[in-house]
Amino acid sequence: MAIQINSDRLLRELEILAAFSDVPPPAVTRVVYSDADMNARAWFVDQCKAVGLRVRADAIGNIFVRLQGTAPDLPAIATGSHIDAIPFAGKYDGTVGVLGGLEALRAIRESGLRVRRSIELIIFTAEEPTRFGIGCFGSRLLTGALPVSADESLRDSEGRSLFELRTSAGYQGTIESVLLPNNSYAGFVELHIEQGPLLEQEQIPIGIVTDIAAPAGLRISVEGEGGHAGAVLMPYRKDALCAAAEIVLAIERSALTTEEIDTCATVGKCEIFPGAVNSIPSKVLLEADVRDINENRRNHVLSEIRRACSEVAAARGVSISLETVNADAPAKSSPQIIKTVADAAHELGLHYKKMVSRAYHDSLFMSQITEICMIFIPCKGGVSHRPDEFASAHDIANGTRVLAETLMRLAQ
Ligand code: HGY
Ligand code: MN
Ligand code: MN
Repeated sequence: MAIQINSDRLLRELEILAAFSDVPPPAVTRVVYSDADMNARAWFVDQCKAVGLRVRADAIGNIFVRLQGTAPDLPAIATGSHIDAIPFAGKYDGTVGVLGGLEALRAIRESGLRVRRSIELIIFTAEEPTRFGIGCFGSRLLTGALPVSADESLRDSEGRSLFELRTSAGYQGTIESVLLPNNSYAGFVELHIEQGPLLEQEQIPIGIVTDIAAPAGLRISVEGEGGHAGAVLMPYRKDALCAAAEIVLAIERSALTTEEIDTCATVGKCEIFPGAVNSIPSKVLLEADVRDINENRRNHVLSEIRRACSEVAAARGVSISLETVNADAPAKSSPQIIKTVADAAHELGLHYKKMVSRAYHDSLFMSQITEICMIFIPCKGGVSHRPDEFASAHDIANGTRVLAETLMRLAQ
């Protein structure tokens, strides 16, 4: 018997959640521990408590919503995603997995069907790198992929530490208490928009993720010599921005020359000092994002970038330092859970496509402690991380039905 989800309720909640934002609609900005984020969390917790689901939060704000099974001591089945949003994002990235997960739990409970294993919905406290420059710090700390020293070492652009921000947001407790006990979960399934164009192009309603690309983050500091834009003649300059520009192009070239479509490299942040039109840039800070589903190929790109930095430093007489913020392993989905998702989609009469995730997700870190899989739904034009990000009510409902059916099967 198919579980009946209430898609009107789900769509209404997605609209309400989107309104918790620091920028006017249709954009959404909801950075971890901001007022918008904390208000959104409070609203979500109220929704869960209103239907009698058990809710708890850990010391960094990961939120756990549990549907108790008849064998509560068995490792639970988990689902979840994130509600934080990068500046000027859309309203579906992450939230479809969180509210779709809540809808799946409610629908399973309302179906009257008993589950043997408990099912736990997790809101990971932050999936986006906006606040601390590293993505997924919530799932990293949950799974031990980030040391507890992060409580002091993770600092935002105003120098505030994770400890300061989480405790002032009301999340007390030790950072050590965040690490999940072994065998907490028997499986993890995340519902998410594709953030790519394939499902829409091929008119397939469901994606089953087989691999998640591995991200690496670099911070590159270029120090030259500043000076007066008129007084320092060209032959005598050590212009940090011109050097940085060569590095940005070298980063792009290093991804293109692998000749594999799965390699991507982006410089998404560039800060120029002193930042005056009539002053030669003395220092530039770049942040680069390099990913691939093949870890060796990704690491080769990182070494190419290091080589380019030393060549530019020598040629231009500037000093360049390079910090690797993270260099994660890619993840593979569990063949068993892939089959369960495929069976669930088949049961619901939905075509599916096995595919790679080019975006990273909390599933990447959950794969370090349990079997995982992801369910994708189409998004319009493949657009994401933009205010015009869009997923249709029909596709969201389909994805939620497949998630509910999958969780039900895994929990038996
Ligand atoms: O960047 C990513 O892949 C994710 O959307 N944070
Ligand atoms: Mn995102
Ligand atoms: Mn996401």
